[in-house]
Amino acid sequence: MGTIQWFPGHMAKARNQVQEKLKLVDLVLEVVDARVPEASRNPMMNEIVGAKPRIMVLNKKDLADPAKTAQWIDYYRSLGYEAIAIDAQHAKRLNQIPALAKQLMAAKLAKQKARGIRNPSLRAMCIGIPNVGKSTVLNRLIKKNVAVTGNRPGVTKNQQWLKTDETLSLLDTPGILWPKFDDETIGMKLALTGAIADSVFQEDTVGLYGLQFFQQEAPDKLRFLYHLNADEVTLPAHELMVVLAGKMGFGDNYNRAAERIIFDARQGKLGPFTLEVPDGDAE
Ligand SMILES: Nc1nc2c(ncn2[C@@H]2O[C@H](COP(=O)(O)OP(=O)(O)O)[C@@H](O)[C@H]2O)c(=O)[nH]1
Ligand SMILES: [Mg+2]
Repeated sequence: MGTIQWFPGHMAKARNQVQEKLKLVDLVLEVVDARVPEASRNPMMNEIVGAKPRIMVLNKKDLADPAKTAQWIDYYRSLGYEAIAIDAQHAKRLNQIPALAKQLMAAKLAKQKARGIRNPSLRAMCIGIPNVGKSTVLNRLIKKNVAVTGNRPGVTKNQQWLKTDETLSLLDTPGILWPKFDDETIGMKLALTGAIADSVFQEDTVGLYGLQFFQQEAPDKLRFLYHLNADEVTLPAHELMVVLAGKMGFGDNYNRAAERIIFDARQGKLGPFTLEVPDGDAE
């Protein structure tokens, strides 16, 4: 998890690799974490993908707030992308992706048919930052592990294509890009959801960030899970953290309480949650 160190040289290399692969595909599946749809996007994604048709795949739907997921879907559609929320882990709604791809690429498919191609085809690749679930999506989408060989000269050499159905093939390896870890709030969101290595942030800071979020958004969940009364749950977050450390049996070990909150949030023990809503100027 999150072990890739992104130095400028690695970013340039990752970008080049993705851009090479992009030449081979008709459309892109941009995989993001539905709990942090913007924070889990690569900062240069739009520039890198360009005008290539795109399906925003909001993965880990099972962990996210359904109402906010619906807002994000509307938001991405308003920007001209297709968008779908899925739970790749439990193979929920994945079969809608090939259908959506065909819908999005209807004009291209029609053109192929008009040229007399009996079985028109589409090629796509998954792109996203680490840990959003790219590999899980890929593996769950594939019906046949058969390479649809790269018979175009040059570029397609060594690329494997995997069939999701008769029409849609996927590049065998996803494109991996870096997260926006230079922004502190974004870093916090990614740390709380487990998208970046715990070592990047102090767990007490991340835990406090999470605690504040749940105090605002889901105080009842906090009360229930940690047996808090109405007065305790409205304490300033750092004071509540001290109370929690005591209740959890960690004495005055604030860090262990913070760690536990992070763990519980990631496990979904505080309910499904989404840390951000579309604000209209995200792009
Ligand atoms: N709860 C949940 N977990 C998921 C889902 N998709 C992937 N995961 C988990 O997220 C982690 C990262 O997934 P992986 O496919 O390796 O991400 P990648 O780095 O983008 O290829 C793994 O532990 C997966 O089991 C999902 O839809 N729901
Ligand atoms: Mg992977």
